[in-house]
Amino acid sequence: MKPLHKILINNDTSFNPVWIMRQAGRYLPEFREIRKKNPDFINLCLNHHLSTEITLQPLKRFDLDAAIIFSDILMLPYGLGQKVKFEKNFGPKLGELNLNEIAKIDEIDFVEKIHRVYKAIEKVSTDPILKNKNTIGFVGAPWTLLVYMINQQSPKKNLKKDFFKDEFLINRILLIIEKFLKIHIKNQIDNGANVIQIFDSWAGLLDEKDLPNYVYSPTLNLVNYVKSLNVPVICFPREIKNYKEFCDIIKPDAVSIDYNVDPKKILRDIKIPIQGGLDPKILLTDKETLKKEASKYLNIFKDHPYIFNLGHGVLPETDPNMFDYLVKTVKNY
Ligand code: 1CP
Repeated sequence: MKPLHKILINNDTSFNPVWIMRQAGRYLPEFREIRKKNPDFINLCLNHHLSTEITLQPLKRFDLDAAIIFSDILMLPYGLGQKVKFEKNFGPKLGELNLNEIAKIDEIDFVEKIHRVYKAIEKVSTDPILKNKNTIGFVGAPWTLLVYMINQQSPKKNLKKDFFKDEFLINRILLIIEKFLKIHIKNQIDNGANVIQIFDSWAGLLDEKDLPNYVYSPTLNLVNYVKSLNVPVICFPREIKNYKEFCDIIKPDAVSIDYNVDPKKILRDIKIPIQGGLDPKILLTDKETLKKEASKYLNIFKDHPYIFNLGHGVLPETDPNMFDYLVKTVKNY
């Protein structure tokens, strides 16, 4: 059985597998080298030779238990025909959202536009380096994708004041997102993904009263869909105020926690396997602090099924030696 499956399916507490969000990315010089020659990020994700190579880069350096495919949650709006660009020092910029155009897209159009993501998954999952490791496929949660598609940029800068104005549009788009997310998930699994992670990076933006409509209901549909395909699913409802309620309703195979979550409290509240938590900024300190802080999570979760990870993606300014030290700390625990 593969390492993440031991935790997610068997609820094993005897060891802690480790992978890191954004483990393939800008903190690695070998990634920056490829990125420099490929200024168009979407094209890079769609180049299955390069995206496979990038996905495997961190596994060649570090003793990680899983590969996460080098792609992006915004490949979904791209596949639906919305313009998506990544601008340096700005982040994603999306084109106008046209409901009539998007409503016309069918499964064949969608898969044709992004099928090379699936080709990369196939290449990665059959690489000998993955023999005793998991291949993680992923999607953005419906709410987080809705945010980018309507807001047309990161809500970090600002969420449009009239975001919720057109309720008809929002509800139609949500249904379309959900339909194509299922197609996207199915294709990832058919090509070798054996764990699915659902990133709800902007779950924390919503008022409690809006969670059932925008987070709970569409996420539950997706989680049940992944379960029906016999693949375990991890949810990351970042900065949601009530992780316990989320888990009670959604029942994913594991929940990934952000760095504001009190690990002792969540241990009392939640029975399902837990993943992550450590603040990525700790990797910018020194080895002693890193060991102390990583051990804190390992100690707290020593009798609970726990996958080691961070509370959000690894920062671009991280020293790969510190990353290596972290992985070794977990492995030697
Ligand atoms: O070189 C660059 O400038 C590209 C930076 C980059 C990378 C490495 C982006 C742009 N996306 C990715 C890859 C990526 N994105 C992966 C696969 C690699 C891995 O994890 O090892 C994954 C899983 C994602 C998921 C993703 N994309 C999320 C969810 C996780 C999170 O960070 O909260 C989100 C919100 C995105 C959107 C996105 N794509 C890229 C950026 C900079 C962003 C965030 C923009 C914002 O803050 O709103």
